[in-house]
Amino acid sequence: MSNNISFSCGYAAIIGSPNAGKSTLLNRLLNHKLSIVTPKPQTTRKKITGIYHDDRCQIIFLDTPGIMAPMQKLHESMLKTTRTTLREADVIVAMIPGSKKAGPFDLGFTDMLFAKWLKNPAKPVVAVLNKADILTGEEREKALRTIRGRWNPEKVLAISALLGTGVSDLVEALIPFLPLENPLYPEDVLSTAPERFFVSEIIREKIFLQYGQEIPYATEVVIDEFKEQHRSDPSKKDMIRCSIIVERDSQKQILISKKGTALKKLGMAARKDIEELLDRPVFLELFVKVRPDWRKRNVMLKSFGY
Ligand SMILES: Nc1nc2c(ncn2[C@@H]2O[C@H](COP(=O)(O)OP(=O)(O)OP(=O)(O)O)[C@@H](O)[C@H]2O)c(=O)[nH]1
Ligand SMILES: [Mg+2]
Repeated sequence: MSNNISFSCGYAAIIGSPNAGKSTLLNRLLNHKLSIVTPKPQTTRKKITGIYHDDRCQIIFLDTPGIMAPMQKLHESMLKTTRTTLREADVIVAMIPGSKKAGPFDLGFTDMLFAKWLKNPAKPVVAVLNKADILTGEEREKALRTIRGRWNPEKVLAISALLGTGVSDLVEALIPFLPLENPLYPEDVLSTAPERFFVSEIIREKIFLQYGQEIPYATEVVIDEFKEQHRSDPSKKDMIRCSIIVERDSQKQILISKKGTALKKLGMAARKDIEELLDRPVFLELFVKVRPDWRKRNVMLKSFGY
């Protein structure tokens, strides 16, 4: 593969509004569930690196937190991640979600995305209209025309990250903007982040899916201990101990619930996915801890990797 003269390699940042489908696209490209996906906005909080490989190219995709108006320090840190990721990229995938509610897509947000974030971009921009599966052909064409006419990106295409429609066309569209002639990573490498990061993300995803209102947003997950016991003795399960951080005692009570059934349910759902990811059985222990106002406190945020 690396001897192929026409091989291309480079970095592509996926940016867009919260809930646009950025993480769904990353997973679809990799054919692997790497980045967590939920119906709630602001699911992704950190940069997720996913490496796409085929015979002609290697694309290091960078999934980013959705762009929003920051309400607190955590948001500012998430936006900073998106901003620095843009600097790393050779090409930018600007994702615009198709929507029935706001017409073919949210023009207000798209305007902001292009005006503020992609103003005089130093990098080529490929605009992607996602969720094309929920639009009629007419709506899709109208949205594509508007994006093309108004913001003039290098390329514009409609995809469905959920169904996979148009995703190979997107790869094709990105290849001309990849600067390197050799792959940076071996073919079996899917990400640069360690297993424990993805374990904490799976737990966060289950929290987003299981709890309502402010709970998912007030929660952070920290891996306290990851004992890879299977390495020394394959008959032994790995031991993973995690802290679930919340802001208030009342949130802790909701997370655990009266007889601990909610936390147990959470643990079971998370363990199932963790075992699938690691391809081996694990013990998972969850503890809930209160850290008042962690989303507003620099020291706390820093200790959680923000
Ligand atoms: N119908 C449809 N739904 C989609 C598509 N892509 C994503 N979704 C759904 O949109 C929701 C948000 O998807 P995510 O991939 O988490 O979105 P995101 O842009 O990563 O969101 P944040 O991490 O919050 O910024 C999920 O419920 C997805 O299933 C698509 O192509 N079609
Ligand atoms: Mg996401």
